[in-house]
Amino acid sequence: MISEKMEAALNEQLNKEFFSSYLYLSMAAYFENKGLPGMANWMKLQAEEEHQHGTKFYEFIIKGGRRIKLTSIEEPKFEWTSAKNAFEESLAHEQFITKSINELTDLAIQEKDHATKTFLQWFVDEQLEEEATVQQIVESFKLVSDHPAGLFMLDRELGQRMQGAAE
Ligand code: OFO
Repeated sequence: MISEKMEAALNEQLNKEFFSSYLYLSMAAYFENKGLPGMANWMKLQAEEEHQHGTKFYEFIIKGGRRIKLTSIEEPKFEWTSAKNAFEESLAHEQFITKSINELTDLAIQEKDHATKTFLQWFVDEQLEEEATVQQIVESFKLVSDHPAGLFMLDRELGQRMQGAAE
């Protein structure tokens, strides 16, 4: 059985995943308003993926014989200075989540909780992917600079993202 301490930490991570979903949905709405439907599509799918991450924690906590404690989800930001700025903040957010997953893994190791450690391994790998994907998008923004044609192309490219694909 998962310890009480681990239960609290997993519930906290569940909240962070749902906050991530909320944050990316807010970014999607920002892009819709800026006339960038491809980026909006990319962020909407990202928001759905984060919702699935939260649900994975939900299932695991239940399976571990513990209770779900849903807490308030912080209000996400509403405005960014540019599309590039939104993706830079997405990268910073993913780095924060990676740190959080690593700390959870440290706790599982400390508690000799092998089941939780194995469960978290999927998230360790996922964070590596997510950071790399967003980093690559941020690099593309640097190449495009502020050229409208480049931004248009990048928007079209990000609009190609399909459900379940990270790019
Ligand atoms: Fe859940 O991976 Fe992003 O935050």
